[in-house]
Amino acid sequence: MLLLYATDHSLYCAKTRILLRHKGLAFREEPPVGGGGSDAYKQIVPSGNLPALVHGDLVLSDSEAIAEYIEEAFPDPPMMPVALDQRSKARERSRFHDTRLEPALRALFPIVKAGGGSAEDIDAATDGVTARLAQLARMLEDPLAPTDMMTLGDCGLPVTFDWIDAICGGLKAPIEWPARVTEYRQWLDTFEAVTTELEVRHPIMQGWVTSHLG
Ligand SMILES: N[C@@H](CCC(=O)N[C@@H](CS)C(=O)NCC(=O)O)C(=O)O
Repeated sequence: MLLLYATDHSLYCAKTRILLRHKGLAFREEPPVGGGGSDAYKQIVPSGNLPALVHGDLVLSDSEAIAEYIEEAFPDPPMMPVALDQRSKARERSRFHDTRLEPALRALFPIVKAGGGSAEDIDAATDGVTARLAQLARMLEDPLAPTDMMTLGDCGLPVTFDWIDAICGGLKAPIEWPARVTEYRQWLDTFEAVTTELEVRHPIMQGWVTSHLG
């Protein structure tokens, strides 16, 4: 059986759980041995990254590397389009999530951990998220963007969207969601792998935000 090293709060771990569930794969989940960043965990996973997957002799970290491995090792149901240009667009969406939208969200975490921040700091951070959501809306309008099947490129987004709502709600700094992104989000929520993850993750996110912001 597949083993997933993961933690409750990590959205990259949530991304990988959505992938594994959508593939219908059984997996066992464990927290990192000795805690995140521990030497004991790095003995198993040299990068110390979460998530990490163990499949037989293979120990693999990084959610993108894991996703591509799973797609190749377990091709059914497919989570990449057939057409080359659409496949490239699925990868683009995934990288956009990991390297653009998620870092914009991550900029809000220190503000929450500090129990709040100045109006300027909050505005700057939420403007960053809003700008990325507007870019995502335009990317979704691209006729080559895959929108008729859940792909590897979609798995990271649902939990990131939920984190944005939880944090911006807690900071009382509402985000303007582009209509196209809202529609995309609603479509993602029709997949059981997504709803199962959100049901578990939502109270954890909300609890973390409330523990800092009240
Ligand atoms: N690009 C990585 C990012 C994952 C990531 O940032 N994971 C965090 C937890 S959310 C982590 O492993 N932090 C500990 C570390 O980097 O040593 C991926 O997609 O897996």
